[in-house]
Amino acid sequence: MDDKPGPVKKFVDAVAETVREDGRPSVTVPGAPGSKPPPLAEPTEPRAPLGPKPDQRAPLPLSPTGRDIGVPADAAAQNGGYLTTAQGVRLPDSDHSLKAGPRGPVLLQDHHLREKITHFDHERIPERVVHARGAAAHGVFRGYGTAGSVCKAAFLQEGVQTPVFVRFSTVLGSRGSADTVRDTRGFATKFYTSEGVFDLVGNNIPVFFIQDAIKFPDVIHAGKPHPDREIPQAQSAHDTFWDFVSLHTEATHHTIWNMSDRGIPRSLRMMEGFGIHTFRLINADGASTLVKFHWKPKAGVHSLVWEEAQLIGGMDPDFHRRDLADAIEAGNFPQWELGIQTFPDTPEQSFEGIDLLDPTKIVPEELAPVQPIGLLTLNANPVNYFTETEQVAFHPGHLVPGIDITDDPLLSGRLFSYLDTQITRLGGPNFAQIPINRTHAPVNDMQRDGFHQDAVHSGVAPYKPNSLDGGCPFFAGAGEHAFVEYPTPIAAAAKVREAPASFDDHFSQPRLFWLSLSPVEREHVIAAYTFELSKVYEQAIKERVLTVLARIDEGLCREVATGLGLPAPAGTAPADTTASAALSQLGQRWPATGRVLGIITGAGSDPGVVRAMRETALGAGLLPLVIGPTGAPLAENVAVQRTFGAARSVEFDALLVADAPAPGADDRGARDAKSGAVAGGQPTLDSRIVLLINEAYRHAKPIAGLADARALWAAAGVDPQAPGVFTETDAARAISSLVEQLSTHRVWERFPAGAH
Ligand code: HDE
Repeated sequence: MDDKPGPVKKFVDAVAETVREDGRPSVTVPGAPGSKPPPLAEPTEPRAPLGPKPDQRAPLPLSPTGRDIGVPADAAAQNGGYLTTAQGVRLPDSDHSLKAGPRGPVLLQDHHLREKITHFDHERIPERVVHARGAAAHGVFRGYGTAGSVCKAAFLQEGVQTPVFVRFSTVLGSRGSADTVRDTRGFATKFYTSEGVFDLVGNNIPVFFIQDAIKFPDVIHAGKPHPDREIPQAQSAHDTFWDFVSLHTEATHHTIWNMSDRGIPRSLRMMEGFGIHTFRLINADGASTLVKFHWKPKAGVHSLVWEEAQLIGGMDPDFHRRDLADAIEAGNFPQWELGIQTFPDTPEQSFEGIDLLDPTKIVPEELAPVQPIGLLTLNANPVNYFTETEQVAFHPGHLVPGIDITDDPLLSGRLFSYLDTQITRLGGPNFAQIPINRTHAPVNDMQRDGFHQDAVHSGVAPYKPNSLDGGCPFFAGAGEHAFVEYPTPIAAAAKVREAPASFDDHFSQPRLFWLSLSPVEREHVIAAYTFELSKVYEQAIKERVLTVLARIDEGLCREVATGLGLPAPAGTAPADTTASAALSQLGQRWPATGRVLGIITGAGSDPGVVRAMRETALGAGLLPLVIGPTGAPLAENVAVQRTFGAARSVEFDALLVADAPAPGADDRGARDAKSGAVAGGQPTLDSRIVLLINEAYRHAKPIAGLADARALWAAAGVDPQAPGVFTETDAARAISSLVEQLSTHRVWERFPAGAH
C-alpha cells in the first residue's frame, strides 16, 4: 500500500529481500546455538552482548502505539558489557550470597540475591489452556491480488507484502510435551497489516469436534489427562476421550481425521491449514461473499508413520520444533499458498446442501475449488522463545476491513474466549502492547492504565467527545479504512438453546473422508483406532466406539473389532458419496527441497566421494547430514554431523550408503540394546547402521547405495529389488533416484495394504 507508514515499509522491504528464490540452503548444517562460536576458556574481557544469529528476527521495534522508535532491528534486549542489577547498577559478583563470614548466615540485606531470586520465582506464566506446546516463525505474506474482487483488505491486494508471525501447536499436551503425538495441530497466523492486525487462527484439520463453543470445556476436559493421575500426557488414547467422542457423535468427523495420518505430521512445514469456520469477505462495493480459508503447503502434506512418531517421542521430543527452525536456518524457507473457497452469501448459508455454519462439515474441493490468493514464506526464527512464541496472543476477533465473521456458533464463542484467556495468561488487559503483539498501524484507542502499561499517554481527554485534546481521536469515515461490520440480516426468531436440524448429520462426511482415502491410508486409520482403543480400560466404551464406526463403514468397524477381539456390530453407514481426491495425501508429486538425507560413511570412506555426495545433495535442495563412526571429521572439510551411536532412522527422509561400515569401536553388536535383534550374526557390519537401514526400509523410505551396499541390504532384511531401493554405480545417479522417489514422499508401494 502506498500509504504504508515509513518504518513498516522499510521493514517489509528488508523482510522481502530475505526471501530466497533459488531454494539453495544458506547454511549447510543448521543447529549452531549462537551467532559466534564460543572460545574454549571463559571470556573475561568485558564486551558488548552478541547479537542474534542471521536466521533470527525479533518483532519490529515499534512503540506500544505503533510508532518507529528508531532502534536498530537487531538491537539485543541486553545492553552493555557489565553484569548489572535490574536498575542498571554494575555488580562485581553473582556467584555468592552476602554472608556474615564465608561460613556464616546469609544476610537479608542482600538486595542482589533478593532481586535475582524474586525474579526467577516469577519467570513462568500460565501455559495456554489448550495449544500450550508451540513453535513459531516470522515471515512475509505477499498478496496475489486475486482476492481483489471479493475482498477489499489492503494486505490481499496484488504485490502487497505484509510481515507475519505464525505459531504452530498441538492441542492437548502441556508446554513441555512431545511434538509427534497423535493430535490436531494449530496453525495461527498474525498478519501485521497496514490496516491493523488480522489473525487467522486455524488448525491442520478442516473440521472441529464440536458445533457449539459451549461444548469446548467438555471436549478439552475429556481429551486432557485424567484428572486423578494426570495421565496420559498429550494424547487421546485413553478412556475419557473415547467416552466423550462416542457419546457426542458430532465429534466423529474430527476424530477420524485425527486417526488418519493427518494426526501425525512429518513436519510443521508439510501440513495444510484451515480456518474451519465460514468467514465473510467484503469487497470495495460492500458486497459479501462467504469463504473458507485454506493454507496449501508447497512441500505437500506428509506424515510420519506411527512407529516413527512413537520413536521420535523418546528420541527427539522437539522434532517438529527443531525441523522448523533448522529449515529456516538452512535457508529452506517453508511456503504455503493461502486459498479461499467462495460461496454466495445466501440467507440459507449453505452450499450444495452443506450447511456452511456447521464447523464439522467441509465443502469438498471438487465442488468449490480452492483459489490461491497469496503466498506465505517463513524466513526467520524468533530471537527469544518466551517473548515471541509464548507471549504472542491470537484472537479470531482481530479482523481488518474486508474480513468479517458469520454466525457459526463455534466462532461466536471463540470471539469471547481468546480475549478473555489472555487476561489471565499475559497478566492483564495490555497484552496488545507486548512487542510481538504490537500492530504496525498507528494506535489511538483511548484505553488507559492497567497492569503492565507500557505506553506513556499524554493528553487529558481519553474520552469522546472531547474538546480538550482538540477532539482527537476522530472517527474514520468512508474511504479511510474503517472496520464496518457487515449488516447481516437477522431473521426474526425466538431465544432457544438449539441447533439447526442439519447439524444432526454426524456420519455422512466421516464416510466421505473414509471413502476418499487410499488403501494404505485406510490401513493407518484402522491401526490408529485399534491402537487407541486398546489403551481404553472400559469395555463398554470400546463397544460404543464400534457402534460409531459401524455408522462410518462396515469394513472399518470389522477390522478394528478384530484387533480388539470384540464382535463387530452390524453396519449402519449412510449411502456412499462421491469421494474427494483432495482429501487423500497421496497421488501427487512435490519438491524434495529441505528433505533430510543421511549419508552413511565408514572409517575407510573416501572423503572426496563423501564431499561430492554432499555437494550434489545440497545442489538438489536436500539437507545432507554425514553419519560417521565417531564425531571425528572424515577429513578436513568433511565433518560428521551424526555418529553411529546417536543417529536414528527417524531423523532422515532418505539414506545414501557411501560405505558399508565395519563395526565402530563402540559397537556392541547383538549386545547393543539399541540394535541387537536386527544385527545379530553380522559381525562384519556396524549393528547400528544395520538397524538404521532396517527401520528406514520398514518405514518406506527410499534408500540408495553404491555396490558394496548389497551387504547392508542383506543384513538389514532389505529386498534389493523392492521399490525405492537403488543400488547404483555412481553417486549422482543414486541421489537423483532418491530425489525422484522423495517427490511422492514415501515408497508407498512397500506397505502391504489390505482391501479396504
Ligand atoms: Fe482455540 N483456543 N478455541 N480453536 N485455538 C485457544 O487461546 C477456544 C478452536 C486454536 O498459537 C486459546 O490464546 C474455544 C477452533 C489455535 O496461541 C483459547 C473454542 C480452532 C490456538 C481457545 C476453540 C482453534 C487456540 C488458548 C471453541 C481452529 C493456539 C490460548 C469455540 C479453527 C493459538 C489462547 C496460539 C487457542 C479457545 C476452538 C484454534 C482458550 C472456546 C475451532 C490454533 O482462547
